[in-house]
Amino acid sequence: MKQTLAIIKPDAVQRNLTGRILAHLEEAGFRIRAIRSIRLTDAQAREFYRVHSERPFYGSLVQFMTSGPVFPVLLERDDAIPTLRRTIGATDPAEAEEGTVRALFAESKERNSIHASDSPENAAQEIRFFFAGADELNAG
Ligand code: FUP
Repeated sequence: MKQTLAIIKPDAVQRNLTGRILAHLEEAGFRIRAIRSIRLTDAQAREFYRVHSERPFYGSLVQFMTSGPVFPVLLERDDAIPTLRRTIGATDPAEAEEGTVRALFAESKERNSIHASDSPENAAQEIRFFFAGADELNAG
């Protein structure tokens, strides 16, 4: 799998960290194949995080993810999915390895600056969710 999806989350966009985070991803060997800006609706955020719908943090997470614009990013490199997961670090920034995006920039477990797909199935689904029909997907 050469492609995966990241989302620069509202806390990072709001603090003007988008460029620094994208630079970090490029330095980790990722090519940015597509990017867009979107303010998620409540329905879109609920759908995106539906696997967590029974978890106690779901409502708060949906509220946070709709609180401002986000940047979904289609990324490409060898071993994209596990490499991006390592590059962003653990969900909780307090547990994230030094030098990872979340250790560097995240504020909390919820306001953790970046999302990354966690499996080939989810990557394919999440890429479709944000970039369905986009020409960038297969452009040389
Ligand atoms: P990750 O894959 O690292 O983003 O983390 P999870 O799939 O475990 O969690 C999904 C989202 O729920 C993350 F963006 C963070 C959020 N979350 C909370 O807000 N509180 C929690 O206690 C756990 C996760």
